[in-house]
Amino acid sequence: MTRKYVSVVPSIFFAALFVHGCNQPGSGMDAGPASDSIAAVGIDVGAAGAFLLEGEAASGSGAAMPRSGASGAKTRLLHAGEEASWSFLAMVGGRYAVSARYANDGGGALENVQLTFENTPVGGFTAENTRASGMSPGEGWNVFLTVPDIGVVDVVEGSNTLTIGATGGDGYGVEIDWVKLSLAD
Ligand SMILES: [Ca+2]
Ligand SMILES: [Ca+2]
Repeated sequence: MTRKYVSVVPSIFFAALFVHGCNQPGSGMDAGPASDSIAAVGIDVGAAGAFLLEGEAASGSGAAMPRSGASGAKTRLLHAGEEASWSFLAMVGGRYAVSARYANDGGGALENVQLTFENTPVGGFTAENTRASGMSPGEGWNVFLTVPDIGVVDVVEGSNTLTIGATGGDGYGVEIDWVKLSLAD
């Protein structure tokens, strides 16, 4: 994955990030280089200035789906009416811009995706069809679009919770690869 972030803050700033729900067996926390093992539970500490919240690491509704083109090779499938959330700890507060990466196979009605931070709406987007012309049904689940600048959140020192949900659409849902919080300028 290409690093798009400039290291403008000390790495210690992000050293204590932690996602709840990483206690499942075999999560890899005890194997390999520290950065790899932490990334396996949903935090990319290599991208200074960002929290990478993998869809598959969220808690709540929806299933983890294997997708070779996804970050972490998995997504989280959310059907209309389903919500999933991430709770994470930050050592220091700050303002972060929110972006997301998703797939949505099929050209029917399009899902709307909404994000809330500590029960306050952040913003959302319409999940466009990612099945390109000529693809077979289903192939669009492995084609991803990134939505920048969904909104901003003020991360606080201590515990923070971000929630994502889907409404509407074609009945087949939308798959969330990740949501990223990038330190705002
Ligand atoms: Ca859909
Ligand atoms: Ca992912």
